[in-house]
Amino acid sequence: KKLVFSGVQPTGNLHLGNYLGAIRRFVQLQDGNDCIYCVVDLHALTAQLVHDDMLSQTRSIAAAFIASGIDAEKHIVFNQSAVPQHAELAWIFNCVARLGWMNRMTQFKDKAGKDREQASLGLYAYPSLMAADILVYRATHVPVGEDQKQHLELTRDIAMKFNLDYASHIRKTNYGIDITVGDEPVHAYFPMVEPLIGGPAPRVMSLRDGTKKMSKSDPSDLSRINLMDDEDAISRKIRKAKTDPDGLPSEIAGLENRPEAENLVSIYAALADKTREQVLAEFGGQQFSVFKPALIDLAVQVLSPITGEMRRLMSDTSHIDAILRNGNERARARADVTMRELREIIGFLY
Ligand code: AQP
Repeated sequence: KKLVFSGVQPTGNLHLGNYLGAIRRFVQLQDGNDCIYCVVDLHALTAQLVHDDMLSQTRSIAAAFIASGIDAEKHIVFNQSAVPQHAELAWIFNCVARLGWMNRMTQFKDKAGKDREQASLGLYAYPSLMAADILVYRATHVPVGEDQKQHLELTRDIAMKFNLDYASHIRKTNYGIDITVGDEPVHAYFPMVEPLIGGPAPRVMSLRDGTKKMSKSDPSDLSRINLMDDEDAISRKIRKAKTDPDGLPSEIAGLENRPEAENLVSIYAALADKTREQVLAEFGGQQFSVFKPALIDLAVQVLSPITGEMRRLMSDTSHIDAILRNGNERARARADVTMRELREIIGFLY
């Protein structure tokens, strides 16, 4: 049984990239595992301090989780700021992480832009809070899109350094676990998390530019399919999606250097639960004038029940609020166990 953790920021409309890279995989992982899914509202402050719609965005992400099929009774759905242990552990991890590690984070470089002096300290420390989100539950598996891979490597570095630096303290308690790192057995407190990055679309690209990731912050709404888009919007955006003049190849090699074509094929494969090879076996040799309508039908078929359910859930927020309240209590109880153990390991008087 895996202990699965992941989170989504309440910053703008969820899009197909968030769905295929993350939420859909959250749903698939529920069977047989213990899953904790979080609306990471503290992270939302890192790039922009004031959000007029933080409350509604938080509810909307939770609604997207539920509408996509996450069972909030069997698993935990909650929002990060309601569990203060995340921020508490993040402080400890700020003291574990090294500046040299943080300086390598490409997401910080991308999001800080040219005027780095004006970026918040929170944006810089983002990966340390993310490590805390995961490790405050001692989670072992984290489903994310490919853009988060580097942050998960940092999470492993932080866990490893803590385990080694506090090894003698951990041994004096009963809280340690035996793990293997490479082939080496290590008596540790934190597990080494495994990123779960996969499927045919781990990185969904913009519909306007196949070399850029589909993103909430892209100024062009035509660049992404939002989870709340209706049939007309989905159809318009896919019809207008950038393509090249050639038809679809029959083999994967034929997608090389054709980022837009590759992106649409990957999206189709992910939505249809097929491999890209299977999609090309079906559509190879066809023009986009044939492929795009098929993609529109498929996207509408998969997304419209989720959109409908999200709208229904958002029309009366009491249900979502009750789910979050319940999730927050359960998450707090679990995070509290970790923090009590850690205080003992570190030697904090409590
Ligand atoms: N384009 C994408 N393809 C696949 N997975 C993606 N994810 C995001 N974009 C893609 C995955 O969605 C999860 C939640 O992301 P997030 O809300 O925490 O933050 P983000 O990665 O910053 O999302 P955006 O849309 O890209 O926002 P901005 O525009 O602010 O940068 C994560 O698992 C992420 O990997």
